[in-house]
Amino acid sequence: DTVAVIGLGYIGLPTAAVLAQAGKKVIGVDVSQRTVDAVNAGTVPFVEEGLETVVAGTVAQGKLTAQAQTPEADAYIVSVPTPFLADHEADLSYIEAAARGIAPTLSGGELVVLESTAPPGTTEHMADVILEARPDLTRDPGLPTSLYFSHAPERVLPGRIMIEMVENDRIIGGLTPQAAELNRDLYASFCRGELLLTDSRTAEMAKLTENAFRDVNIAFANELSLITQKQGIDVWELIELANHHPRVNILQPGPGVGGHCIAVDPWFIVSADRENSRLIATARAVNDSKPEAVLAKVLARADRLKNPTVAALGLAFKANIDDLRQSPSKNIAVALTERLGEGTVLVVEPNIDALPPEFDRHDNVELAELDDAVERADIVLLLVDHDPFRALDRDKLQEKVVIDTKGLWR
Ligand code: SAJ
Repeated sequence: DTVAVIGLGYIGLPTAAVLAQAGKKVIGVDVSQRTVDAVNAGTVPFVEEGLETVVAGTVAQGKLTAQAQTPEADAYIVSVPTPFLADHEADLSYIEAAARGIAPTLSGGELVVLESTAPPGTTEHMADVILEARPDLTRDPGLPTSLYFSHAPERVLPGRIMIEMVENDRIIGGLTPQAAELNRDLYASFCRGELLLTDSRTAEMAKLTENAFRDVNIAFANELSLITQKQGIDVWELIELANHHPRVNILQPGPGVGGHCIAVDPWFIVSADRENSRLIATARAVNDSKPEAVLAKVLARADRLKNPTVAALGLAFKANIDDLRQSPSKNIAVALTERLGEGTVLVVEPNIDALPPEFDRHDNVELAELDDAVERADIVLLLVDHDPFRALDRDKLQEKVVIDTKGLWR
């Protein structure tokens, strides 16, 4: 049983690792030679708790290898990015490229699973791309020339991927019922959760729905944080109290919503049916407005100081990871360096070694250690609830202007 996993990112690599751990022969495929080399050396090019142990182990056993070319395999798992374009339409070019890479290796009987999150109809589109290149094969089941297409959206939470990959229930949407069954049999090798079979369109929409649900609920919390600011009410106390109601469960406000999922996926619903997605679109707008609100607050305080030094704590899109993709905290820190005028920004991000390129144009910013930054700062701006920030000795904040966007030091 050979499985090719196309795309060795935050989802593809853990998926390849757990499949190899379950005894499959897994070939990971990635366009980045750096990633291919890292995996073949048994290492992981990003931070994810527990992943490196499994990668190192399965590579050492010869169960997991990586390469740039798509190999022949019995099953293919496509796990490549689906960013959105300027108009919030999904960019399917990575999925299409993966499909074109798979097409020439097929001989009939293979399963092709799309894991990437994508708008309704994308699994069908992936099948079309492959079958256009291979008119000798068919999506109709039961023939020697049959291909089986399915969507198995991932639902793992960064930071807990190795646990959730195995434990979470999984939606499996086949283009045909036979495809869903083949997909189920493959995923049953590593997934202890329930495997829920449906059609591919419903599976695609289910994944988007889960993330839109979370986005809408975070937007509610963020909207409350803006309302309470004007009322002189502590939003975290408010939410804690309201959540004692047996049927109320409000999420937490913060500096905005980031990452490559919750800040992206709802747009795929909106772009599929703009007219009927009013609440989902508004939630996106509320969450996207939060960084500017935080920035305005910091700049208002900085205005009253001469050459202010601001310690910006955290760049990642959430706690205890090194992922800066679509991070509101990073965007706030970059905008701050641009708009602070004579001041200095001390960025503290324990999970990285160098500032990302967005800061390159500025000379009023440096990557600093936590204690040093807090000591030198006039304003301490907490942007991410990383553990080391939680553990900070509060006495060190006594003389400072503190802007705590996560309610960490309440
Ligand atoms: N956030 C808040 N307040 C909250 C919770 C989160 O402001 O109460 C912010 C976070 O700081 C972060 C963003 O929202 O910026 C997203 O973080 P997250 O932890 O909610 O979710 P992700 O993006 O790490 O992972 C989500 C998960 N989806 C759901 O919980 C419905 C995960 O299960 C999915 O697999 C993942 O998206 C994905 O890949 O789609």
